[in-house]
Amino acid sequence: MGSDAHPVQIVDVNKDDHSFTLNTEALAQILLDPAVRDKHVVVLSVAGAFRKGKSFLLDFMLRYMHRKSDNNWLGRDDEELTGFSWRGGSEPETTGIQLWSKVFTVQKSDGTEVAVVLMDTQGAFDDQSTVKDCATIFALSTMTSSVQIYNLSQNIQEDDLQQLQLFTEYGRLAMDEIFQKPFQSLMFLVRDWSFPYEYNYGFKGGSQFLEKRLQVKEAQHEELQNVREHIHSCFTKISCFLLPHPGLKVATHPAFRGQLSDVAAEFKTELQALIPRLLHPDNLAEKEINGNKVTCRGLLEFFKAYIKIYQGEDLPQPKTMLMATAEANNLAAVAAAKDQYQKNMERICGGDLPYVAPEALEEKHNFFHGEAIHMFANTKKMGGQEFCDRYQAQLQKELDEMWQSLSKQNEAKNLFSAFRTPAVLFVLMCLLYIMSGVLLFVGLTTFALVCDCGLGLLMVAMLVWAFIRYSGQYRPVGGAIDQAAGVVLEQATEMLNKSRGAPVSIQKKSS
Ligand SMILES: Nc1nc2c(ncn2[C@@H]2O[C@H](COP(=O)(O)OP(=O)(O)OP(=O)(O)O)[C@@H](O)[C@H]2O)c(=O)[nH]1
Ligand SMILES: [Mg+2]
Repeated sequence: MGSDAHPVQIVDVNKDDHSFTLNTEALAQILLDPAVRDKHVVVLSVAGAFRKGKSFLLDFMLRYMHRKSDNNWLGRDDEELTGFSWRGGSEPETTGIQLWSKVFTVQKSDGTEVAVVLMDTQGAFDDQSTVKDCATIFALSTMTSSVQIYNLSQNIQEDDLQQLQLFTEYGRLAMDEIFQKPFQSLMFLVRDWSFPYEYNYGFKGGSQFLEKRLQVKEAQHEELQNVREHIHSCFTKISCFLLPHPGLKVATHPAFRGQLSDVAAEFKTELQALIPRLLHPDNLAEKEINGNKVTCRGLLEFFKAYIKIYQGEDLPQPKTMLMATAEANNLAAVAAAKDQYQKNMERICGGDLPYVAPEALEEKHNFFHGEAIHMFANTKKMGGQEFCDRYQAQLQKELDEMWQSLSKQNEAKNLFSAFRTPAVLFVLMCLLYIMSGVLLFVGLTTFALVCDCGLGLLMVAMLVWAFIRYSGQYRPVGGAIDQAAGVVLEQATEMLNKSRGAPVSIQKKSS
């Protein structure tokens, strides 16, 4: 095709670690060509499931771009179809994202010249790509193209719309500013359309068919409405083309090389309707980002920025429908079990209920903890045992944290613990007062004075403590006083126990 023009791999997908790399040099070589770099760019991309004739179609677009002036642009009957690499068979062919090395310049009717870039993409849903790979390819091509052709086979199915919703949402997520319509033009291209008696081939039948498919109706289930509203909200222009089957030779013959003699006449007729209209200068919409037209040079920068986002860790991972559903099921079951535990415990030790003996509370906790785990285990969930076990472990952890906080809350309700600090300070003050009296009585005035000073300090501490408790300010100082009182109490209990000969019991420090 053309002289030495060829497809250029600009985005590579690593099959092992499923990472993406941008071939910046190759992309720069295409987009920074002095003949086009400052022209507004039109990017036409074809995306969709693997093995559905995307590259094959692009090669006819290439033919048209090269031979527009020729009435017989479709080619000779025996001519091989070349360009983006395409082939028969069941194994995927195109990988990553490819651009045609030659950027075409086209003059619009108002005299402006635009640069036209053709983009081929890796087919989605092959056996080597994860959902994230497919979503990334689709999102990247949608974000960088001004016309995205969504290549479908035979019909527009609900799952096609759902995939489109997932992929475009993944694209929208990566864009900085979300404008009302983040993407430009979307064209549903339905291949092998077999019902021309219902909707005619071509754009007209396509738009009637699409209108019916994308209709949002009151009576529709919310799920169906959401998908449709999402798609409408993503693209400024949506169209559809119904293309007939190209004939059995094209679809099944291993030696078929694209000769038009083997292509069904209907298919050729419709290609002649589709391609010149799609590539008509006045239909070529320039790529716009944030409302501004982008030049080839600008597109290079957007490619670099977008790929960086997909290489980073910030975006959530798109998952298979089963994984996403299983995750939602399990999270809901964890939440329900936690809720039940919380409600049960609140009936025992809720905020406005009085202090409960720790042993009795722990017994209740053990019982309700068991109940919550039981409830989680008995809820029907998707994902398999191993998957659910991970969520059960998460539930255990979260219940333990709730228990810690509930038992602390209960502890705080203990009247003694609330008045522990002033009680300790008061007892110490009494002791110092008596000691000071005794010391004064026996004539040890200096020591009595030291006791008085200590007494004064304790009084200040008590006042400060009371002020902090009342005002809620300077809490670290209050904490320090509480801690000191705790230490004194601990030492005293220890000494008391020692003198009684009982085993040492460590008093819990209040935090
Ligand atoms: N049924 C049918 N087959 C087609 C059509 N167009 C092309 N083909 C055949 O489909 C096969 C795959 O064509 P490709 O262009 O390589 O398909 P692709 O979608 O680019 O495939 P990947 O790059 O693997 O995603 C070839 O054998 C084509 O002859 C079509 O409209 N209908
Ligand atoms: Mg291909």
